[in-house]
Amino acid sequence: MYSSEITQASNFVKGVDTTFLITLGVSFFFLIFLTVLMLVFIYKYNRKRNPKATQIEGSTSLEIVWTVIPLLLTLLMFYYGWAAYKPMTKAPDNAMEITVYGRMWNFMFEYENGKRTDTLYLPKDKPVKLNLVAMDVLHSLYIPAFRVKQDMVPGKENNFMWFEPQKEGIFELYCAEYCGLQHSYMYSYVKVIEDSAFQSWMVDTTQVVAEALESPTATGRRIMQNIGCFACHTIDGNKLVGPTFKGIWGATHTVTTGREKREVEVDEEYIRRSIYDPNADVVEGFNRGLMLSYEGQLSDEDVENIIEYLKTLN
Ligand code: HEC
Ligand SMILES: [Cu+2]
Repeated sequence: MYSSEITQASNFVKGVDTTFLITLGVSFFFLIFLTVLMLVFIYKYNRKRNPKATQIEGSTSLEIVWTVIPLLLTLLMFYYGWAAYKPMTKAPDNAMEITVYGRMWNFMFEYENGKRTDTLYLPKDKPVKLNLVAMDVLHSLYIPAFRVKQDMVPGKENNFMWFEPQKEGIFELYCAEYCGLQHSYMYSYVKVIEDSAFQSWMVDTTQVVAEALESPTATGRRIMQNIGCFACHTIDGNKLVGPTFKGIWGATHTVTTGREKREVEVDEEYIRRSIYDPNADVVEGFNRGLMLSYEGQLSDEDVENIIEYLKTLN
């Protein structure tokens, strides 16, 4: 069988691959069978061999044969598909839960102890349940090696996927639902490691300590990188989806507030409002509604650090 030991990266690989191969096999058989049959008929019943048309009446037994056989084949394909899909819809109670936030345009993974990462670390041979939260538009979490893909629908309750990684290694993970300009940025990795290594990674606070020792500027930059601000903003003067941050501090920008155009000086207050309520002041030349509020995602302290970083870009 195709799904050898080596390719079993998750508990769902076998079921999905078996369904796929059966469906492919049936389709391939009929492609060949029908093509050959067509050629035979073209040869056998062409006009030269049969100058006078023969009137053919129906055949009940033929009708039954070509109804029953395809019916059984489709039921077979359905059965394998159903058997592979059913277990995906219910996560085991002992599954470790991780919340996945998808937004334009990055993924963030949050563990039960509050640890946040942009790479998904998982223990081998332990079931995990990923609770999917779409912050803005439709995204879809896809991990090809595990044969799992699930749409992330804004506002949908109980939006999840689960699986059990069964092989150590690094696997691709990406968004499979076109979600705008920088959709291809929603690309990351799953790192599957031994359970013991995972447990020490989970409680490892060296990262936290190192982060505490960073300067506010470095922290601000790291937060912005992790949460994906640079998908829409540059620091080199180029315009992307949003304005560049180059020279932003203290500059005077023309914004639309409500229906009114006005000039504002970029200060702490303005930046804080831009992050928590982006559509309150819309920068001239850019579209309303593209940047969404980071309320609840970024704390006041995070925003302070971001402001410190933005100050250095002059
Ligand atoms: C999906 C794209 C997108 C993402 C992601 C995004 N922004 Fe924006 N941002 C925009 C757009 C578009 C504007 C201009 C329209 C407006 O003001 O709402 C803007 C405006 C701003 C402004 C005002 C800029 C100026 O020149 O006056 C600030 C400050 C800002 N964003 C900060 C951030 C921060 C910090 C993050 C990450 C936490 C972020 N943005 C993430 C699209 C984005
Ligand atoms: Cu997406």
